[in-house]
Amino acid sequence: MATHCPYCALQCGTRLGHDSGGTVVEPSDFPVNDGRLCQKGWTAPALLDVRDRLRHPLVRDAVGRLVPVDWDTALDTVAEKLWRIRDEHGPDALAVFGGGGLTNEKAYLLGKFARLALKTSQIDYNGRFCMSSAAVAGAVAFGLDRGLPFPVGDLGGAEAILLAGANPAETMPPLMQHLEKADCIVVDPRRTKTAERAALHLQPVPGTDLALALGLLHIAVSDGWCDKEYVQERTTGFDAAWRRAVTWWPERVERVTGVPVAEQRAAVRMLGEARRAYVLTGRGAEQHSKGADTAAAFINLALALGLPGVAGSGYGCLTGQGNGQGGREHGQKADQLPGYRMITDSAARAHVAQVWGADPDTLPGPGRSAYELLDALGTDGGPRALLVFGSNPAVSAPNAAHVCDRLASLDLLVVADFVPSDTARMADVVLPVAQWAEEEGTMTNLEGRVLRRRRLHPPPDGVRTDLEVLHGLAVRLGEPADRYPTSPRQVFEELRRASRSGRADYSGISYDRLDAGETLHWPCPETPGGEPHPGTPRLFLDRFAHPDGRARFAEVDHRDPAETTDADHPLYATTGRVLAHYQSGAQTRRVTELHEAAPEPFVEIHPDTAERAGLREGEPARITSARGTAVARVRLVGSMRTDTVFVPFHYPGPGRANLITSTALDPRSRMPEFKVCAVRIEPGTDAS
Ligand SMILES: Nc1nc2c(c(=O)[nH]1)N[C@H]1C(S)=C(S)[C@@H](COP(=O)(O)OP(=O)(O)OC[C@H]3O[C@@H](n4cnc5c(=O)[nH]c(N)nc54)[C@H](O)[C@@H]3O)O[C@H]1N2
Ligand SMILES: Nc1nc2c(c(=O)[nH]1)N[C@H]1C(S)=C(S)[C@@H](COP(=O)(O)OP(=O)(O)OC[C@H]3O[C@@H](n4cnc5c(=O)[nH]c(N)nc54)[C@H](O)[C@@H]3O)O[C@H]1N2
Ligand code: SF4
Ligand SMILES: [Mo]
Repeated sequence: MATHCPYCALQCGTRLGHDSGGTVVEPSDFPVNDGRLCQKGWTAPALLDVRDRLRHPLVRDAVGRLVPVDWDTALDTVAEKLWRIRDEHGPDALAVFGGGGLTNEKAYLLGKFARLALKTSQIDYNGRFCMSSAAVAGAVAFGLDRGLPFPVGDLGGAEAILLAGANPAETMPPLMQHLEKADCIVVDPRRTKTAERAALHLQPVPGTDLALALGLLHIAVSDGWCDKEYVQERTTGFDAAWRRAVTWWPERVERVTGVPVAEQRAAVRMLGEARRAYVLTGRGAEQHSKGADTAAAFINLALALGLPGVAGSGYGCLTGQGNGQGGREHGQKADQLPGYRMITDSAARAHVAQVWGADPDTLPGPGRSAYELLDALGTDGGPRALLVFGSNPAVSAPNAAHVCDRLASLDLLVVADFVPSDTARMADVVLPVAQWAEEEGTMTNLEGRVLRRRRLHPPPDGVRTDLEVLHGLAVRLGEPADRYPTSPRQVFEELRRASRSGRADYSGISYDRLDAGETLHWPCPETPGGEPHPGTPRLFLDRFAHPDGRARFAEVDHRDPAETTDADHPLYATTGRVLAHYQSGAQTRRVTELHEAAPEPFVEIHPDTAERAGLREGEPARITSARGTAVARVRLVGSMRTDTVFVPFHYPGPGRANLITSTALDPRSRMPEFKVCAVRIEPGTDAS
């Protein structure tokens, strides 16, 4: 049976089946992965029957234990508490936290459930922690945000590719086959597997990409690589952007970033000389308190080189989660309604209210962003109940110890999951749900391509789907049953209508077309009476999505990270991923082969830095920031910068990287600064 991997945004094509040993997977020839999978994809069937799979709803009893109950009891308990809290504190005392791994149908119904059944403005999701900075920059520059505005396969024709803060050799291994022919320039403070394979590795101080991108633009213009005709015909705002970049001459950039002038020049020359080139950003450049400006600065560079909206060249952001793209289009974001519409736009409200059969005036306005929402839980005026679908913020949110305190202060925490995640274990009610190969749905991958997720077998007894859970809660909250269909196909039909004429227009896409094997990238509007729309694999070839058809240069300037090093905290810590684990690790830490590949938290550190701190290979270290201390085993890495340590964020408990991360937010995207904070490091195992 043809479906897709449950994990990342590449959404590798797979075929699932049964043999005597259980569920088996093999890669399909889907163009993104073309016969390959990474270790997580190969081992994904093990997820379906992990040892501690949730099989019954759980409710916390009088002495604080989570005990199994039947579904009616669980849903009645939740609904009664929601009624009570809303009566006492108003609808905004109820909050929802969604996820970029949810199918389009779930993300859509979750947003509708929050606005209509709970009547709350307080909904946001983990995608805020993921590609929100690039989304803001892309929307401002191009008038539309789709991570890759071209199919992944196009990268295969490039001569040069700049990867700023992305490590696809570990985070999307099958993508690497599309990068083989190009000269890659990797910007990463670490010498990653991706950097090892690159033609050029720029190794900046964490948090200085904005200066670097301004400097690369400076060189592109002063060394004559700027495509003046393109800038003239297809863009506006160059002069204002240049006013900033002109002050970032290469020597100044070297002083701030540590990247030698010769390497800066070499990078621009490689991009400039290439007939087809791409600039791509990942979380390393984006997860900063200036992430949106940084992404905008890389877009400026791409525009000056004349790349976006040109066949065979372009700018893109490598979206992360399985449905990171679709998850940001259908209304689980605090400021958003389906079809990538703004919740503050009265025409958008009228359209969506009409599809929902509701009065537009009753739809709430924008709510708090993900971290602000978590930070407000249980405070005066903040939410008192939280429903979590598809995220594990006890591990993955910044300043995690504080977030856990906030979660613990709630009157009601409800978590829907298929494993007892770290957040689920804190909950008052745990709702066991079906997972990828047990249900139908659609996902939208990093290239804006809408895909069918298919059901191989039914979920175990006692388990319901997320759509059934939302239905069950909504009717208990007094909503009409038919407003919350439990059939994914039916939800998708409604989603199509809600998205019609929006930026992310899915109205021409149907399960039937997808099941017939059609390749459909949004926008794909309905064409009543005419030939079906073929979808839009490549955006912006004729014009950008702004009314004047032109892309916008952004006027951005460099600034320091929210936190710089000092005598107490003399090193920078950055965080990220390893191949074997996915995100908070709730899923992959339960798969034996993946657990064995990367069993415990570690910190990468340069041998000289380690020696100065009295640390030896394999020994435990305490990494302390102004927020707290994480404990991880020392791994000496000779290619690290001596001023930087790296901690993966996949582990729970005292090894949580997010015990140290900063809560500084980007003012536009509200993205937390996951990628840089100031720390000291010393031997020891005490996490307090
Ligand atoms: N194995 C695995 N794969 C995954 C995931 C996973 O958890 N595990 N998650 C998926 C998701 S949701 C996402 S968002 C993607 C993320 O994919 P990536 O963006 O590739 O992942 P990260 O490891 O977070 O960050 C990339 C690199 O940024 C570097 N970096 C750190 N600080 C800076 C900085 O200041 N500047 C620059 N230029 N680089 C910096 C890190 O050293 C790291 O190598 O991966 C997806 N794929
Ligand atoms: N320090 C640091 N922190 C980071 C990052 C970083 O680079 N550094 N990266 C950030 C990024 S990019 C991301 S995307 C976040 C991700 O972090 P999280 O949001 O914690 O992501 P996951 O670990 O994938 O958690 C998903 C949870 O939902 C469950 N789940 C999966 N599918 C479904 C479903 O269909 N329905 C339901 N109900 N549950 C489901 C899984 O079992 C799991 O428990 O972490 C962010 N945190
Ligand atoms: S690269 Fe991503 S989608 Fe492909 S197999 Fe690995 S985790 Fe799955
Ligand atoms: Mo992500």
